[in-house]
Amino acid sequence: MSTYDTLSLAVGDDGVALLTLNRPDALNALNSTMMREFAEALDEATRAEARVLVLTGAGRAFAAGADIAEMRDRTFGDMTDADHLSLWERLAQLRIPTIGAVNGFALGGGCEIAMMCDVLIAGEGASFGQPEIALGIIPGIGGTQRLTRIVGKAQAMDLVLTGRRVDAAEAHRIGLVSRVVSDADVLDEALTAARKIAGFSARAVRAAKECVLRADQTPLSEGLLFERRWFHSLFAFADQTEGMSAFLDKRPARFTDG
Ligand code: CO8
Repeated sequence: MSTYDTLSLAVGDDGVALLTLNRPDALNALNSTMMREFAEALDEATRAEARVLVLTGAGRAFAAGADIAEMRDRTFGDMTDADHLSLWERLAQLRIPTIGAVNGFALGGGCEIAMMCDVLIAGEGASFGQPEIALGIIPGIGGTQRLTRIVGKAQAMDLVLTGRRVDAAEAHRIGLVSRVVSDADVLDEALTAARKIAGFSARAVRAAKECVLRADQTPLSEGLLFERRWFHSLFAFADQTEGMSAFLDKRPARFTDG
C-alpha cells in the first residue's frame, strides 16, 4: 500500500490495483496536489503490472468536483499556462481496464473522472451531475464531450445546462452507469468484477477495451474492420487455444498471457 497526501494505492497479488481518493473532509475535491499524485499513482500501478484498476473515493463522496477554493482566484493565464487539468486525462489513456466504484457524490470533475472509467458501479445513494454552470464555468475534462457520447444530446444538455443531479437509478436508466448495487456492496462488487477481468487473457482484455473505445471515434465500417483485425490477431496467441480447449475439456482455463 502506498499512501500519498491525497490518495492511496494498493496493488494486490491478483493484479487488481485499488486507487482511493482520500480528502474526505472536502468530499475528495480534486486539487492540484491530487492531480499530480493521481498521475504518479497511475504510473506506480503500471510499474506494478496491475491488470485492472479500481477507482473509488473515501467517505461520502467519489469526488465532489474540482477544488473550488483552489480555483476561485485563478486567472485565465494561470489556467492555460500551467495547463491545469491535463493530467487527469491519463486515466482515460490507461491500457488496462478501469472500474469506477462510485459511493456518494460524483459531481463536476468527479463525474468526469467517473466517465473516464470503462465500467461504472454505483451505490444506490450515489449521485451524478455537472454543476459547473452554477459556478459560472463549464465542465473541463469531458463533461460536455464524454457525457454527450454516453447519454446523448438531450440528457447531456439537460445535465450541463441546468446543473441538476441525477441519482443512481436515473444514471443507470440513461446509460451513465453499468450497475447499481447497495451502498455497502459497491467496492466489493467492483473488486469482484476486477478480479474476474484480471483472470482473463490480458491480450484479449486489451483488445476488447480498445475495440469498444474505437466505437466512439470511427465510422462503423472502420470500427468493424478494427474489431475484425483484433479478432484475427488473437488467434496468434496460446491463450486462444487454451480458452477453447478448456471449454471443450470442461475445465477452468489457465491463461498465461502467452
Ligand atoms: N471544492 C472544494 N470544497 C468542497 C467541494 C469542492 N468542489 N465540494 C465540497 N467541498 C467541501 C465543502 O466546502 C465542505 O467543507 P467545510 O466542511 O470546510 O465547509 C465539505 O466539503 C463538505 O461539503 P458540504 O458541507 O457542502 O456538504 P453537503 O453534504 O452539504 O453538500 C455537496 C454536498 C452537494 C456535494 C456540496 O458540497 C457541493 O455542492 N459541492 C460542490 C459541487 C460542485 O459544484 N462541483 C463542481 C466543481 S467545479 C468542477 O468540478 C470543474 C470541473 C472541470 C475540471 C475538473 C478538474 C478536476
